[in-house]
Amino acid sequence: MASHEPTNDSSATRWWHSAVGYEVYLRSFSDGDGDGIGDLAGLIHRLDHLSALGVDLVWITPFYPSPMVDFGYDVADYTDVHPLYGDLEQFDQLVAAAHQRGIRIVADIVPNHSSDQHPWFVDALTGPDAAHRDYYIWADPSADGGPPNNWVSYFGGPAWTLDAASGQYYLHLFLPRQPDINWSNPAVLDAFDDVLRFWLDRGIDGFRIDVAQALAKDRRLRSNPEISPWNPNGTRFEQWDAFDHRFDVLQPEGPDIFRRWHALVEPYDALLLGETHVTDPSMLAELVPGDGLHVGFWFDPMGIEWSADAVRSTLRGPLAAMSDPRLLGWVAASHDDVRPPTRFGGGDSGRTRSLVFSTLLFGLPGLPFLYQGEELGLLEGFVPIERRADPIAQSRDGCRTPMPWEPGKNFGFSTADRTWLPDGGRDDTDTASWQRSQPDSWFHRYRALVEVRKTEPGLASSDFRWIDDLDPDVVAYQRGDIVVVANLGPEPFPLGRIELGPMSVDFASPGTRAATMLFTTDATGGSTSIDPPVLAPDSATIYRVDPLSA
Ligand code: TEU
Repeated sequence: MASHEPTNDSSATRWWHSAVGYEVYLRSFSDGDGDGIGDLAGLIHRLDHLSALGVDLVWITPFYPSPMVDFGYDVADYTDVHPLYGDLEQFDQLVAAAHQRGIRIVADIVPNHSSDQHPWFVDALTGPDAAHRDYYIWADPSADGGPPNNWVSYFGGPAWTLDAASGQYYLHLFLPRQPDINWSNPAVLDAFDDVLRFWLDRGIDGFRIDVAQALAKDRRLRSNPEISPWNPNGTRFEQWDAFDHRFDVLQPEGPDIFRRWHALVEPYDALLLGETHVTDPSMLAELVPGDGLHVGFWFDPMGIEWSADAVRSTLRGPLAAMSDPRLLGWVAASHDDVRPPTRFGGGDSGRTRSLVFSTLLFGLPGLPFLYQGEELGLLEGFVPIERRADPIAQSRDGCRTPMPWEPGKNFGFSTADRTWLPDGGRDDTDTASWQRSQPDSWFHRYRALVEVRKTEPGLASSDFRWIDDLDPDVVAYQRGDIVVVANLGPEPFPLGRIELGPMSVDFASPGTRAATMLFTTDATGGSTSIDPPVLAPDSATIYRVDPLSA
């Protein structure tokens, strides 16, 4: 893809500053070879859907050789393609086909841990003198013979597994079959430099970095302070939250790894996008200071309730904390979390709320993302217990059911008789083809939102301010000449006079200063377009105010 002049000037405009991202969960996107599992050929076949939606950056979940214990997040070879998904040649075809459409491809890299089948770990297991022993994190048992410290896995249970042959434990912040890699070993840094270069030289446009908060660990492997008694039978979240994670994640050496990667990827003009799971905006600011990761995801929105206060605080916190708001990646959905229309109450009401939330995200500085199916308003898929595939107890299968493409067998996802996960209980109106034929479908509303984001010069402006005090149920902000207003309350909200920095706009007397409605979540325009405008409950509107200068 034609690249801009690479630069180290942190204030410069980079291609991702005006981009809209899209996550493809490859196994469930589109099956090209009829084995019931999504693959690269299927993705190539569906690129036109992504062009029609207007996204310009596609992050693809891991496609590497893997025993698939965690569906590819357990990598056995960082520089090849799993035969289930295709081969390197098809990968090259994908990059070329995407670039032809002006879409950039971002690969998911999983550096915190490998599969236990990775040749490094297979070698490490042969004993303490193995060449790759120090590629992983080993420790002797504690005095009582148990694990070396009290760290727990993100998936629940202790983060240590005993290797009986050597009498040492190895660390795994995820499954026992996902041993953590030792990032304090310089050989590991060199090895991953080669991995990054391998894909960059094949034309990749960036990397989404899995578990970016956790690569560096405390060198002394100190136990974490316990906040509340650890209950090994609690949910994985309860177990994790029992500790103050002072020593296992967010170590001060972490950003140095990404500074090194930053220098490596800059000549390629490639993006480093961190999966940065943190609980506090200040932690995100430390992990993404600007000279390492280019963008870090803020995941707090995945857990909020539907209220103006919750929405306000999840958006305002990170914007206030980051040294540059363009370092923020905005997501409402992912392959790990319950789909937002379901979280926000289900049905069309939940779908509407999800679009209202996305509308707020899409006007903000930072890089907004959609997760496959979000543009179709998909609810969480239903997966009967006997069809569950996720290895962890709080199953993530419901957000991973296959994309519904068109009415008919498997909703067009696959020609196989049995797909790896069931269809989730979709109907014809959920499908991409049906929605593309209906002008007021969810697809067309998301498409319109993407278009506004990409085409309105005001939404590239660094001039951003919150508009406070309109109403406790209303969340609003101004960016350049754009005003975004969302009503999250149960009552209609009539728009009146709004102070915009030194200027003001009075929606109640349009004659005084004109405002053009660019987008509304209300498909019909209905209550949002009457004069004077009234924001319906659970709706959001984007206006351009003209002119803003005196
Ligand atoms: O997820 C990392 C991670 O921290 C999440 O599991 C997190 O605990 C959860 O989303 C909180 O809701 C990444 C991948 O996205 C996930 O699919 C993998 O299973 C995991 O890493 C291990 O590689």
